[in-house]
Amino acid sequence: MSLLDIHVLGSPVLRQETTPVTVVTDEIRCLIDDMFETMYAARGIGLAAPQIGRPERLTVIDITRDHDSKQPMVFINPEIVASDGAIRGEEGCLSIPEVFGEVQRSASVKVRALDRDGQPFEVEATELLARCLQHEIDHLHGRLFIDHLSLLKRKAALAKWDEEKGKYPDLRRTVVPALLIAEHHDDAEL
Ligand code: K1U
Ligand code: ZN
Repeated sequence: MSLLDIHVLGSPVLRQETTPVTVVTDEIRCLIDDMFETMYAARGIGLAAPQIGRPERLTVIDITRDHDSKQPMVFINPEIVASDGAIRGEEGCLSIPEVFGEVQRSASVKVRALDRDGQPFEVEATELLARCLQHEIDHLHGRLFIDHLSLLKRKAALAKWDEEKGKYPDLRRTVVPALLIAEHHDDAEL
């Protein structure tokens, strides 16, 4: 498995429509494994293919954030087939580091997708999973959470991003696993 670079705001791939996956090949399964590794290393709860510069319509999610009891979920060609209610909540994005905002989303969604074996399934989601699914499916259609903010809040978010973006001159961020940071820190203390 490999860690992949995550594209950040300004990279054109984040604004492109994705292409549906026609056959779930071993190459796609390998990409899925790399996306999980990258998402866990970045301490995210979701990652969509455009975020690592790929055009395929697929996303990986694990909202547990507890590395001892992982619940990895794969959604290939996901579609929201039903939704209900509305709820506001804070979101971040691995492609816009250090920027956060309150976004209104459907309170519950039903999503249809293919799994890593190409088999169709449906999931009904509420709370964080519903929010994460909507955030990731937005990525698959070139939309970002900042697009849902009011003009004033979007301006504030973009001003914050202006302060941050200098850290990413080539519009990518390389994820350093937390374990390596801890080891480096321990070495420095010796
Ligand atoms: O797609 C992404 O950029 C991943 C993103 C998913 C997401 C976070 C929050 C709400 C909806 C979708 C992240 O994982 S951001 C980092 C994160 O772990 C996090 C931030 C806020 C709340 C919960 C998790
Ligand atoms: Zn995101």
